[in-house]
Amino acid sequence: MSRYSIFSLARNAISHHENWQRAWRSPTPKKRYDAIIVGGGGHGLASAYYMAKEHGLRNIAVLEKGWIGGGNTGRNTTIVRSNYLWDEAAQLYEKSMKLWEGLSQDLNYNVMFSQRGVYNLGHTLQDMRDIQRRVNANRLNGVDGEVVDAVELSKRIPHLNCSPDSRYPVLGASFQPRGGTARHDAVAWGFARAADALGVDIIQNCEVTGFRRENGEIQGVETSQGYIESPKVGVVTAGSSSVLADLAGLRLPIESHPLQAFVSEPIKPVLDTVVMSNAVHGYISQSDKGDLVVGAGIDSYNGYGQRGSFTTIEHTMAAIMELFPIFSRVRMNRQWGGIVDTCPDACPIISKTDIKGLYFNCGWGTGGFKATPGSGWVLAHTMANDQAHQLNAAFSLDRFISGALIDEHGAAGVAH
Ligand code: FAD
Ligand code: PYC
Repeated sequence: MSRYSIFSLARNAISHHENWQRAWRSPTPKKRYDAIIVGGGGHGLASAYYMAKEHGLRNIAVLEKGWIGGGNTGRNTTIVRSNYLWDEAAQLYEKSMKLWEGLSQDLNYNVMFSQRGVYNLGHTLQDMRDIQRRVNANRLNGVDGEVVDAVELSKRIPHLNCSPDSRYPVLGASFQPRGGTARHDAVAWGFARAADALGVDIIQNCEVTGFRRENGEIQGVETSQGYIESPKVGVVTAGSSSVLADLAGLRLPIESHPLQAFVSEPIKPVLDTVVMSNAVHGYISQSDKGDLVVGAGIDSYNGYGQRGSFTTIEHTMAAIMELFPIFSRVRMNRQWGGIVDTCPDACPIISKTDIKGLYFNCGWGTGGFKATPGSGWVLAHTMANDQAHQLNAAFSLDRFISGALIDEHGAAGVAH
């Protein structure tokens, strides 16, 4: 450590955090912007960042009803992978994976992207056939993947219960080596800081309460801080997408469900990868701090409460005990829920709407964190050019009329 960094550390340690440079400004909203993003989660912030960086739009605002990253971005289990079955989805998520791989450098902010690999377990012969098919499809799309059998798995993950006597014996897994985790709030902060540096106004405590339109074109948004005019509005409000659509007079094919997660007390490093199982409904990784980060399947009812039910908690704990009996005496520290908006085909909507200048990016369900940079990148293109990029053309609202659905229930993970 250099002398400069030692002095700077010491100065900051005794400074009571005074005179720290703000990571982003806290501006008063202007009367008009060239583009507005509603929702200051990772996807909304990434959209604004890439619109400014890639398309030269600088007069942009992100309007967030609470605090940035306070929605699903700050509530998720941070699993990143791109091993989806169908070409359209694999290409979209792989674009995101490539952006993740350079993100800390691009944002000049450490988002702690850790490519520790992701295993999706198979528990039946049919699971293993599906895994084989998906891994083959992944490779054809340039997405890394391999099929691992139970003998090899028990060498790689010694604490995983691969006993043939368990309720759902583990027969093998797909493995994506480039998959892993990232630090969720750092992702929001990194995008916010970089977008702010390009002139984007990030306005917190600013709820969008209505949309103004004239002759089929968007004019602006009503907010808790007054009316703001803009010819382009992107709605990126995971969990509340149907509510916002309703305000605009639109209907989305979306259901909103609670999805829960948990962290344990910190323990010594014992799990250096990510393990997911659709059959027992649980997924687990260990954070750099040592906590076990555990996630559930969705609570089956619709709702907007960020909590979830006891049944799901019990079910998830049973799943983790079955996979990792060694964790039976680890205590859980915290539990919380987020609201995920799920589409009938377990794929997102990144689309223009019938209202000119109004765009929706939603329906990522239980799996949108991994897509944060890619989702922002394609929405930025779509809004800047008023035309979908080829990577998101298939994810338009039209598919629910044409029937060209992209059924990713198999790869969406435990939760759908
Ligand atoms: P959010 O971060 O939810 O941002 C939307 C924002 O819109 C919120 O901040 C909200 O306050 C704001 N908003 C809402 N209404 C208004 C309004 N009227 N005006 C202004 N602002 C408004 N995905 C993965 O890929 N891997 C995982 O491991 C994973 N695990 C998950 C675990 C849990 C428990 C949950 C809940 C989700 C998980 N997901 C996971 C899904 C992932 O979190 C989401 O798909 C993703 O974070 C959505 O990002 P976002 O930026 O669109 O949404
Ligand atoms: O989509 O990989 C995923 C995921 C993991 C946990 C929740 N979603």
